Amino acid sequence: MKRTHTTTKVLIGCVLVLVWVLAACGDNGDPGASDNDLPGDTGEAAAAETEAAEVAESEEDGVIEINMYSSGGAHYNDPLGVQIEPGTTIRFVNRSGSHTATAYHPDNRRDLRIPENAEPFDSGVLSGRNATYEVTLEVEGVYDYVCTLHEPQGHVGRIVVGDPDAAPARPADGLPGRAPDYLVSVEDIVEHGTVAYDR
Ligand SMILES: [Cu+2]
Repeated sequence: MKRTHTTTKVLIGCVLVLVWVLAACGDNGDPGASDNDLPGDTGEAAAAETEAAEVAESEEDGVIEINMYSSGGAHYNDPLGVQIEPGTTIRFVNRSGSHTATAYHPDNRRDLRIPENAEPFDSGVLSGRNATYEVTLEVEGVYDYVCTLHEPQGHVGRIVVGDPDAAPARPADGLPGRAPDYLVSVEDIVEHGTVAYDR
């Protein structure tokens, strides 16, 4: 029995160290995301510093981050819409809850809402805090994507790659529930470059 007890203690110790290491390494996003952290997080200031440093780094390497949240009963991306140059990498970051980033494409059991010759993407379910999924978009046009866990609640997003006229947005009225409400207009995205979540 004593041996088992010691093994358990060692195991718990290992898990704690692992959790600490993951917490230290896993933060790589938008400093605004810390607004959504629960108050009283230990080491919050240190984590914020690390996040700020890593945001600068991600801006340097040209990767665009889209954060995914569950908060106050809403499931959403921030930003809701971005315009990028062809060949840019998008990094989806799971900030809270569980989500997917899934291109509207028949391979993903959805109607086609990305350019016809573009590769479909699907992150699968991202559950861990700060879990990431990256995709590089090469083909110009409008890409709509969905979180397959929260489509009727409006968890969708839009990315314009280069010239939107190369593959224009498709009518959204056939999408379920509130999904059409959260596909921001191509005009807004092109005008502002980024459209934040603000509802
Ligand atoms: Cu979701």
